[in-house]
Amino acid sequence: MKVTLTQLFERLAKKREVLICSHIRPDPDGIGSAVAIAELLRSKGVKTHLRCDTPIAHSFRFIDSLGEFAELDEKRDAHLLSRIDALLVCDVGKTDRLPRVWAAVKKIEASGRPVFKAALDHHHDPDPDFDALHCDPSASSSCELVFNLFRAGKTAPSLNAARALYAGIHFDSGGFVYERTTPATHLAAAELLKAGVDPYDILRRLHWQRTRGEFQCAAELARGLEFHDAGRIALVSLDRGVRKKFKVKLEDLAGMVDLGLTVAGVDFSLLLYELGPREVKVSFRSKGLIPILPLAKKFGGGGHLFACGATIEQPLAEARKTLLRDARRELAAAKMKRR
Ligand SMILES: [Mn+2]
Repeated sequence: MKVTLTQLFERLAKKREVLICSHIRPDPDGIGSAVAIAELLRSKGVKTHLRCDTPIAHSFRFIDSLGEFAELDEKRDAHLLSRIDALLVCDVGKTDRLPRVWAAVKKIEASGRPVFKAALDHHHDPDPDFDALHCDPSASSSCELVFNLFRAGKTAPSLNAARALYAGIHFDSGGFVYERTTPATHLAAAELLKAGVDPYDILRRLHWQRTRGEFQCAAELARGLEFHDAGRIALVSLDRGVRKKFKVKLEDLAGMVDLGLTVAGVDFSLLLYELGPREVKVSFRSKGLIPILPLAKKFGGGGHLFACGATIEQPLAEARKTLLRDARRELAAAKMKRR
């Protein structure tokens, strides 16, 4: 059921113990919104637990400064799972983006104990599986939505929560420039600076602490960049060997797809990561002139208009071929529309 942001929060504030999570390989917006809303719920006397399907990338761990987030471990967390009466998923509205957490909650429900399931998100096309869903695709970030909750409740975020919110807004708005950045986004940032956030410190932590292995991986990626369709499509695929060679984890490659966008004339940048023999994760980015979401949707993916993802169940070479063919079609169709 769709609810307003305030309704979502009020319903959660009545719960006893809430499990809060984000999507797999959580990004700063997912981590930040979860950390900050957890603080807000605790201020109402609600007990909170933060868990995720996969570990947090090392560059993003600082956002969870209290070290609350852990990878869900169904055995170790059995006691916790036996107590929760609600689940809140942040920065995600598709249940297949939190397979383990979702399965754990479904198991509780199958045992006859209901769990109130809520989602706070800003991606397109959320699933209808939630008891309360607030999804606003016009919002810069989930963190901006959580900031609005603090403001509506006249609650000042702690410095920890303020940093988490700022990091999420900064990351998801591409440093306050992407298409959903509004005056309200900047005003939220201004309030967070007033609360003591040091923006340069956030930049250093978010973007300037790559390992040398990650940098080598980025260099390999740059070497492998191919240009198609008169230079309008930049594409690169990373097989499993490359990540192994440089000891880089998948969650630590966030943002590398942007490399292709830095080249003049490129409209779409596509990055394919081989996860398994028949499993390829694709990151889709557009320069903001032609939406790339329809392309991701063709592969069962989703996200935002100009930044999205999908998983293709094909061998890497085959996935690359299919993707390139459909990307060309998408660009041709966009060109037709513009005439
Ligand atoms: Mn987000």
